[in-house]
Amino acid sequence: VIVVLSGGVGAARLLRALRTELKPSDVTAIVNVGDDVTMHGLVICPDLDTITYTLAGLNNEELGWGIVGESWRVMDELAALGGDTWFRLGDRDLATHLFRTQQLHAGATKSQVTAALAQARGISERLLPATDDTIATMIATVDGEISFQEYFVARRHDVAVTGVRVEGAAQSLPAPGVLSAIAAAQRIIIAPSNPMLSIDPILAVPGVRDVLRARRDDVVAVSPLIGGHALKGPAERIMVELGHEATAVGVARYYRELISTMVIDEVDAAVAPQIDLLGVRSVVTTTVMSNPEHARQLAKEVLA
Ligand code: FO1
Repeated sequence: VIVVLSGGVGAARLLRALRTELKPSDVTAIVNVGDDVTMHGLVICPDLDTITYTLAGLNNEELGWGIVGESWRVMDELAALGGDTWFRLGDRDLATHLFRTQQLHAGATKSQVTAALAQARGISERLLPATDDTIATMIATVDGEISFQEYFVARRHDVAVTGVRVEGAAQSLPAPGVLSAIAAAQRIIIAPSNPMLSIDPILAVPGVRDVLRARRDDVVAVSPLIGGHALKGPAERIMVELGHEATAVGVARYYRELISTMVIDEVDAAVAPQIDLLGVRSVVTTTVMSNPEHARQLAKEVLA
């Protein structure tokens, strides 16, 4: 089994790409839940949903989140009532949040609901939330501390960040199967997700970092930065603001105690020797997954 530590879009694309090389049932994704938020009483898990929709072929490529062919009648009606609509929940997407929230209220765990949603969508990969407990990535900014979605959506990640913490992580337990999946995996891949916003909240769950460190020889990260830029989101800006070098080398340095190999993009080939000097073996390939052939190429490299 191959384990993939996963954030949102980048991870979802990598998981989809792995299908060209592996049986879906041989893949376990351990997914960030620090972005999870309760809106209108509904529990929303953006990264789990982005992965589920992408693997089900339902993702909205235009938005980068939510379901394809979405309509917004509920949001329009809510706006007319003067309700909160800054976090937009499409009509189709709402069904997921209704289903999840109802099941959670009935006593199911987040892992159980995730498995039920994956099965309902015909997905054979195993999707595990990092924890079944409630954790929340909190962003310290020059304007004070705000929740992840306030930072990401309401503020459009356009405010200087001074720190990140994961509320509730220290008291959380890894979801069933998380530690054993990492311990037993043939290989562990850190997806091209935001190291500080998407991967750190997984590592903050007690036990995860230690078990990963013990598997360092089998851990491969895919750089989320290509030529110093993220394809989506604020990874580059956050790394700079938190005092790191916003390059593939900076990412390798950030992960060095956990990974033995890092896959970097062809445009970063010149910095490969600097990564090797950190004690991390670099592998150069195309990492953009912009077409099926490139995606397959990346999948081959992370498994090679
Ligand atoms: N991102 C936005 O930029 N605006 C939104 O209104 C928005 C709503 C939304 C609803 C459900 C969902 O699963 C994701 C949603 N996202 C939205 C994306 C999401 O907040 C972020 O992309 C991820 O949390 C980052 O990993």
